[in-house]
Amino acid sequence: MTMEHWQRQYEALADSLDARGVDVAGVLARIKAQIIELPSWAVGNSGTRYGVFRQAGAARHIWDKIDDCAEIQRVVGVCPVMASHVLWDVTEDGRYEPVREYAASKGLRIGAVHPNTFMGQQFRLGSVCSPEQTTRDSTIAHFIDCVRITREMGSKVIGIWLADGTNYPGQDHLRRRKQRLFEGLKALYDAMDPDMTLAVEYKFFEPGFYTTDLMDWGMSFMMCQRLGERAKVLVDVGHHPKNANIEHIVSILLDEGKLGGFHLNDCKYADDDLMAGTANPLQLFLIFDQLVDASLDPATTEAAGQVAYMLDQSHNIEGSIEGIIQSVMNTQTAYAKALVVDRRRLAAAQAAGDVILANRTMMEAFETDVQPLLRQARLDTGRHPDPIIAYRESGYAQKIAAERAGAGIGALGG
Ligand code: RM4
Ligand code: MN
Ligand code: MN
Repeated sequence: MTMEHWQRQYEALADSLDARGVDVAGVLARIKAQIIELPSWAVGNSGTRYGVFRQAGAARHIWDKIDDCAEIQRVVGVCPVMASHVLWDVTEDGRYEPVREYAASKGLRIGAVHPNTFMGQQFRLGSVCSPEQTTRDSTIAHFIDCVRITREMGSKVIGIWLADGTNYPGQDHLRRRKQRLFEGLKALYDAMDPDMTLAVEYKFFEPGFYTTDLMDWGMSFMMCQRLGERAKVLVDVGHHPKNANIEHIVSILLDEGKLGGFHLNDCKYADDDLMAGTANPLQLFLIFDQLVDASLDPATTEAAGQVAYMLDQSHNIEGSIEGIIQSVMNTQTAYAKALVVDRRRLAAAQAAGDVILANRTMMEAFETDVQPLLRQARLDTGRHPDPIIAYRESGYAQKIAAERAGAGIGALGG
C-alpha cells in the first residue's frame, strides 16, 4: 500500500465520522495520548506447565527486557512505560536504581511494580493469608521492601496479586484467612508513600482450586474500601469465571472511583494470557466503551483519567515482541472504536427506550474500520503505519537472535 492510498482511506473515514458527529481531530489526539504499560515479564521465554518453547533472542535479563520494551515503544509510540515484577527485574547485584536509569536512557519509565509472594517454598499455604505466622511476617517484610523498590524505580503504583487460596474444604479457616488478608494489605498500604497507589488484583481460581482469598472484584473492592482512598481495584481481563460481564464491573468501579487499572490480555477458558483482543474483541471494545463514556461524564472524568493500562500476557508460541506489539495494536483498535461511538444518538435511543437503535449505534462503532485513524496517528508521530512491519523490517529480531544465542531465561509471565 502506498502513502496516497492510506491518505485516501483516512480522508474517507474522517468524512464519514464527521457526518456521524464525531470530532475526528479530538479522536486522533486521544489515540496519540493513550498510554499502555509494557509487561517486562512478557518479553522473556514463557511457557505452560508442560514446557517452554525457547525463542531465539529471548530476553535473558533485565537489560535485554528494557532493550526489547524500548524497541516495542519505537514502533508503537504509545508505550513509554514498563511495568515490573520485582523478583524478575533486579540487577545481578540486587539493585533497582540502575534499572530505572537504564530504562530512562532508553526513553522508558517504570510503571506499576508487582511484589512477588508466590515463588518461594514458604508460600505453600499462602502468603499474607497463610496460617503460619513466620510466612505472614516475611511477606509483610517483602511488601515493605517493595515500597522502597517502587521508590527506587521512580514509580508511584504497586500492583498486588496474591496466589493465596486453599485446595480442599476444611484446609484452613476461611474467615481467619480474610482477616489475615486485610492485615497484610493494610501493612503494605500503611507503608506506602502518601503519593503511591495500591492496585489490588483479583482472580477467581488458580493456583488455589477450592478457595481464592481475593477471588473477585467484590472482594478487592471491599478490601480497597477499608484500606483507603489510594487503594483501587485492578481488573485482569482473564481472571473471571466464563461469561462474566467485565464491562459492567468496569462501569461500577468507575462510578465508585475505585478502578485502579487493567491487566490486558484475552482468554477463551481461564487465565490463558493470550494476546489482548484476539479471542473476544467485542468484549475489549465494550470495556473501552465504558472507559470512554466515563471520561466524558464530568462526574467520572477524573476517575477515568487515573486508570493504568498494563498488558499482562504470555507468549507461548508466537514471538514475544510481535505478540506484545499485536496486543498494543488490538488495544488501540478497541479504544478507537469506543471513541467513534455516536454518543448523542446512543443517549437519545436510551432515553426513548429504543433498544434496537441503541444497540445498533454500539455495533456501528464496533464495525467501523478504525485502522485508517490508527495509521494516521502513527504517521503523524513519525512512525510506520504498521508497527509489525516496522519491527520486521528493522532487523531487530535477527540482531537479538545473534547476540543472545545460547541462553534464555525462563520468565514466567502472568
Ligand atoms: C497472575 C496474575 C498476576 C501475574 C501473575 C504472574 O495470574 O495475572 O498479575 O503477575 O499471574
Ligand atoms: Mn494479572
Ligand atoms: Mn493472570
